[in-house]
Amino acid sequence: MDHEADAYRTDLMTMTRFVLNEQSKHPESRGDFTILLSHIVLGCKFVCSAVNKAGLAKLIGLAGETNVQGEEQKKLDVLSNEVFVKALVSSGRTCILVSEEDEEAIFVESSKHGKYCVVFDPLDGSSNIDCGVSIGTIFGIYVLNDGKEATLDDVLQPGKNMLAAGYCMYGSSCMFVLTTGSGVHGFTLDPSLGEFILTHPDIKIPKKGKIYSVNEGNAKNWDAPTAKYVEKCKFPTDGSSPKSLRYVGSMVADVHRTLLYGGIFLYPADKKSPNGKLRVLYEVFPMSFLLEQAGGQAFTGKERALDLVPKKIHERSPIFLGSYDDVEEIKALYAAEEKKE
Ligand code: AFP
Repeated sequence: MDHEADAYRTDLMTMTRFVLNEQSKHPESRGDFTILLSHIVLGCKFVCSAVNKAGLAKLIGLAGETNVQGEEQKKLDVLSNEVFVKALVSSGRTCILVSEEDEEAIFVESSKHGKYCVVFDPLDGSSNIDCGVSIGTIFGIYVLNDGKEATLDDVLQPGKNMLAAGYCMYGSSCMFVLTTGSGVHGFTLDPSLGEFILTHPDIKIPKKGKIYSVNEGNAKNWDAPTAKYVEKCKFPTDGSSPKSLRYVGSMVADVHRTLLYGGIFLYPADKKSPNGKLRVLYEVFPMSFLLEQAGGQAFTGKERALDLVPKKIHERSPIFLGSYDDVEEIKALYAAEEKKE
């Protein structure tokens, strides 16, 4: 009998227990982060349940539609945003919220004020909702210095200053992947318990992968290094096998696969979108933080992604992230291009 495996089945490490264990390593900690995280987890459980029954509950479709009772139907991403904003504000631990769904940052009223700034995309990959393909929530957390009045500058910080980041993937199972700066840990929702259980401790991305992930429909507008890199994936000149292409079109799903199987995810700049498509604060930074913590790399085409300093809350950036060696290759192609100029 495999006693170690059995221990995993009977000694359940819930996310709350895991975070409390981590908290106990910091005697000065008052449990604020644990409380904040439990509110994020609540939002994810709600969205997971809503996504699972989206077709049945008629959550699919456009906001502004009415159901047979004449009640207004909310599109799933609008609903998810409302749930997260309310959960985060009611935690009493946040001061600024930046959501993909809201043009302006939300400054939390003083009676519910806390020290954390949360940037998030409540439902990323929304074009995949209506066909039941995996989608997810992405978040990053910054912390204010003690006693400081919150301003927008507190979220316009480089990603390397994030305290924690993670995502929840609503897929064939619901998985929550978290980093607080000491490794990456994956938890799977046990729907019968309503608890996220640690199933993937200390995730490490393979040093090199066999998969590349990109929207090749944009190829005609790519710059030379991206085009060269993808060509090398398909027609390697070093005797290795060509890489496989996988692309879901939901960043959470594509990054999750990259994290577990290795390889590279690219959303490059192109002639039509010189800054790429993905948003710095709540897509690029959290995923880059996770990938670095798992032993991979994240690069913008110019610099380490986590060194970027955003000037606007909804700023975009090109991104190449994944296995260490695969990202090294694209970095070398950009460096060679720069030398030519
Ligand atoms: P949607 O939320 O509009 O579906 O966009 C999803 C996303 O922001 C990200 O999750 C994907 O990686 C990326 O866009 C896909 O973009 P393309 O459809 O241009 O490939």
